[in-house]
Amino acid sequence: MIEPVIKELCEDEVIDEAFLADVVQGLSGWPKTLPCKYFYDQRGSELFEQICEVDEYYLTRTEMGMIDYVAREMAQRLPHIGQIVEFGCGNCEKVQRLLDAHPQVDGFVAIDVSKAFLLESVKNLSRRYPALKVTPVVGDFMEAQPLPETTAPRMGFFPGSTIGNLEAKDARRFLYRVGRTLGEGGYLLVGVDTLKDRRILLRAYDDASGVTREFNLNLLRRMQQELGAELTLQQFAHEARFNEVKSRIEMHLRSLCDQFIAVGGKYFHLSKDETIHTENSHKYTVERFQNLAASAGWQSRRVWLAEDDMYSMHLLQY
Ligand code: AVJ
Repeated sequence: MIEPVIKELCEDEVIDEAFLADVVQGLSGWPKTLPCKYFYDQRGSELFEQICEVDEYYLTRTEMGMIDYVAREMAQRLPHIGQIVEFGCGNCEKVQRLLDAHPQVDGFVAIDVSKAFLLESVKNLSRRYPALKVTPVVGDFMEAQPLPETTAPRMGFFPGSTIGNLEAKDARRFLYRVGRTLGEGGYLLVGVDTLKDRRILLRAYDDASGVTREFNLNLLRRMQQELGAELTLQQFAHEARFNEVKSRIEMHLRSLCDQFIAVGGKYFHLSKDETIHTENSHKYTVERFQNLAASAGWQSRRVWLAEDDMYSMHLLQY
């Protein structure tokens, strides 16, 4: 009886070296940064689901409100899609809307960094679509992932404005690579948050109920739990900023006092009010996104805009 318990304990103590290396690198630089992909452990993925429910965070709600329409229109124009590949699929809720409109699709490749969360999502999906060949891929969608063979055209799906997390050069690199992966003639449906009144943007990333704050601080909690980092959560504040020049919302963790974080055998000094930059969410006008896509070899086939131009969905072809 004791064996599995010991095994579990040991497994827990194995440090994720990649996470540690990224944290050390991010805290060694100036300004200090941490990669946003580490938000999404089990707790972080759940917190993100909660963010999607708060009033101020209009992105998910708006995209969900338009996706059935988009899916139906795409099914009319592209009845021959055979495989859907989703980059960062989370709970796989959105792709169901596409699958319902495209019953001919027989393969779905689900890529996500959060292993347990991904496997659970994929299990639920398979139960709902028993004939669908579902392939879960645990990994970073920024890295090339081999895809199962198919003869019908593929469609990439990148909803949620996740592309906004990437700086322009990384977004271009990502789009280019997706084009190569999906192949000539392949399609990509991307959800992109639009540039709008900064007060609306700022509120979406600093909600009154404090869920986004928890989500941001979860990164520090993960460092404590998984890397044995020594830090005091109460000495950090959540901050959302709008960077006008780069057309993006930035999330930061502001140090409330002069302090050190100890992690990986090193000490990192933070002055009072110094911040750790944890996330970028770029906001695009339709034209600026089309230009970005074109620079990576994609042609714009169709753009859908939500009411008041609150959100956009772009259909691209490689
Ligand atoms: C899921 C990455 C698109 O940037 O809007 C939500 C994540 N961060 N609130 C975004 C997020 C803060 C979200 N993405």
